Amino acid sequence: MQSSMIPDGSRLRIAIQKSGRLSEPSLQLLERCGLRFARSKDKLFCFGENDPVDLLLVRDDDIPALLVDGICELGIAGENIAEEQRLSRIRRGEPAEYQTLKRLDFGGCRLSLAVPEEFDYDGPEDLQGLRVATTYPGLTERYLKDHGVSARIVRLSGSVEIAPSLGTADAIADLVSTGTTLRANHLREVAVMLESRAVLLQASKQLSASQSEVLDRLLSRIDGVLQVKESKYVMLHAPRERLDQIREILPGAEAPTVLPLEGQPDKVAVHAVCRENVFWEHLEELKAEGASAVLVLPVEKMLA
Ligand code: PRT
Ligand code: ZN
Repeated sequence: MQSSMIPDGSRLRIAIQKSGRLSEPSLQLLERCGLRFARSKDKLFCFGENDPVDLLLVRDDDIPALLVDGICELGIAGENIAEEQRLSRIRRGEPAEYQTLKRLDFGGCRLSLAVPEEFDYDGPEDLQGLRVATTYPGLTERYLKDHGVSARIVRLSGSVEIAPSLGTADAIADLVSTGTTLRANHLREVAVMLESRAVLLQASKQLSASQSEVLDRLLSRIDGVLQVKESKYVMLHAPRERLDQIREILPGAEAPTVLPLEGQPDKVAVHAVCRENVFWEHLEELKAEGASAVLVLPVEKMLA
């Protein structure tokens, strides 16, 4: 083990996926928080150069264990992984000491039940006594149990979607995003068992005072990054007497700044941070209320 991987009580270690769907967005999020890493793609460890936050690049499935075993304080993984492993750990009587700190805005997918197109499916009870193939036995079993169904779970480690055509299962439970894979395999999505996103996970063990400080700072930057993505800075000129109507239209604006306009007593300048998407429709409504010189600018950083 490299010396830099030994916990030293002042730095935070975050486990992220090494290569896969969550790798780029996880790294991007942390970089947008101002973290910089000395990294080489093939290495397991990235040293935080300007903040005491280091990265471990691993398989997403290994992230819960790294948290439970105290190797990392934080991790970014899909809720599908976090929840499945929580269930299987509890089932085996092993500790599952990690929790979700924050839901993130990437890695969205759903864990769904799917059946062959010709399967006449009316509800989960139609799976009674049948075989359901999945790499998520814990979540699948829980869903079936919650619906009073007893089916046989066929545990697979991959290529779940071909199980029905191979004749090894009657239905599947698998991750879906666009649905293309299901369609290509003549399967039909019939129920969503879990809506999943990437989450920031934290190990339950106590942080040192300096680690807590680093974490608080990181969390407030993550909030800033997540908010900034939708936020826009809107500037416009408005007739003073239409101010209330204009405030109403600005999406997600808290208290806009209202400034006098030199030589135009019946007009004001309005500056507002809109925390929701600003669409063309909003601009047209603003114009209809007499707004002019409307500018919509991206927000680069925000600290609440
Ligand atoms: O090597 P490692 O174990 O780290 O990678 P992996 O192969 O297990 O994971 P990876 O990179 O495929 O996915 C990482 C995480 O991304 C998952 O745990 C989910 O949280 C999330 N995610 C989001 C997805 C999908 N969308 C997704 N569509 N994970 C997998 N899929 C697969 C799905 O299993 C199916 O085979 O994509 C196929 C379906 O896609 P559509 O678009 O055809 O519906
Ligand atoms: Zn994986």
